[in-house]
This record gives sequence, structure tokens and C-alpha cells, in this order.
Amino acid sequence: MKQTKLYIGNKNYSSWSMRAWLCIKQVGIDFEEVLIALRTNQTKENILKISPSGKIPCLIHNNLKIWDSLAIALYLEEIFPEANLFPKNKEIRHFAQSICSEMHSGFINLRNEFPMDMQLKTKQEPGIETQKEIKRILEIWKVCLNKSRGNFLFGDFSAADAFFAPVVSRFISYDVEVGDLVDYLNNISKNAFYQEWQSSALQEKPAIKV
Ligand SMILES: N[C@@H](CCC(=O)N[C@@H](CS)C(=O)NCC(=O)O)C(=O)O
Repeated sequence: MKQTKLYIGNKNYSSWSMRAWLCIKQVGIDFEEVLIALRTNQTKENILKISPSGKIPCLIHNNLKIWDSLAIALYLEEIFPEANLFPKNKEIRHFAQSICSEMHSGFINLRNEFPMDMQLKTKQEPGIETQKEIKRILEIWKVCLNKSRGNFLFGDFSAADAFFAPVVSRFISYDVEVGDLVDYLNNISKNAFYQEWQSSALQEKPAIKV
């Protein structure tokens, strides 16, 4: 049994789990992933055995328990600074942490209207509020990519890319128009860890909402 465990939800649906999982994969430590099925009658009870918030992801590392995707990303950065989950330059680091926080606490309309479902391929026009949120996301990506001039928001793959990876998945699923930012969608969706997560997601049985 491995010392480090990451509790996650169904890979097809759990955008929060995907963020934490991509961060820990980027760090490169050995860990056991434990999947708790979402949308069942036992989901809440099963999650509460592990995570005090009743939500996943939840990380167990060195006998510490860290729940919430943002807390997990910040913890991993603190313990494994060499993985460069956040940029080292102070100004850029604050910027990266701000956009992760903005993602973490916002974009409610996008979340509700376009829930992550990696098995889904459709064309759906976003409502007015979701359009505004999409515009803001594209603006964030543009600012970062113009500065980084790399494949990812801050050059190499970082926590910020992990935080926006489920958005990329949503944009692909719902065929959202992103203009020349399509290159960024491709860079994320071709990332080896993204692909690994997606190939498991595509094999999952659809969950029925309880
Ligand atoms: N803000 C939290 C959100 C976590 C969250 O909502 N997780 C969902 C799965 S994607 C969950 O645990 N749902 C189970 C439930 O609410 O019963 C984070 O960043 O970790």
C-alpha cells in the first residue's frame, strides 16, 4: 500500500479531481489513486469517511490530509518546489495564483451550463452569462500566452494549466469557438497526463444522477 493517496471522483466528470491529479502527476511522486464513485446513494457517506468537507479531491501525504484542489496545488508546490507548479518570479507567481483562484471560485455559469463530460461531443451555444465567462477565460489565456510565448500559460506545464485543463475539456465537448487559442486547446489536450486521464475517463460507464 502506498503512503501517498489521492482520492478522486469519476474521471469523466470530476473536474476538481482532474486538477489535483494533473498537479501530482506533474510533481512526479509515486501515489495511489482511489476513485470514489460520484452520483450514487453512498457517495456522500464514502467521501465523508476521508474528506471532512464531503468533497473530493483529498490528498493524504506524510500523514497529512489536504482537501480542496487549490489547497492541494499549493501544498504540492510548498513540499516539491522543484516541480515548478507555480512560477518562481514573485510577480508572475502572484499572477498565476490569482488566475488559479479566479478559476477555483468563479465561472459558475460555465460550470453549470457546460459540466465536464469527456465522453460528450456536441455543439451547444452558451447563454449570455456563460459567454461573458468564456470571454474572460480567453482573455486570461491570451495575456499569459503572449507573455510566456510557450505552449503553456507560464511556459512549461504548471498548476495554472492544470486548473484550466477541465475548461479545455469542456470547450472541446461543447465545441466552443476559441479562435486562435485553438493551439492552446491542442497543447493541453495532447499533454501526456491529460491523455492518460482522458483515456480512463472514456472507459468509464456513465453515472446515473441520484
Ligand atoms: N472547491 C472544491 C470542490 C470539490 C468538489 O465539488 N468536488 C465534487 C466532485 S468534482 C464532489 O466531491 N462532489 C461530491 C458531492 O458533492 O457529493 C475543490 O476545489 O476541491
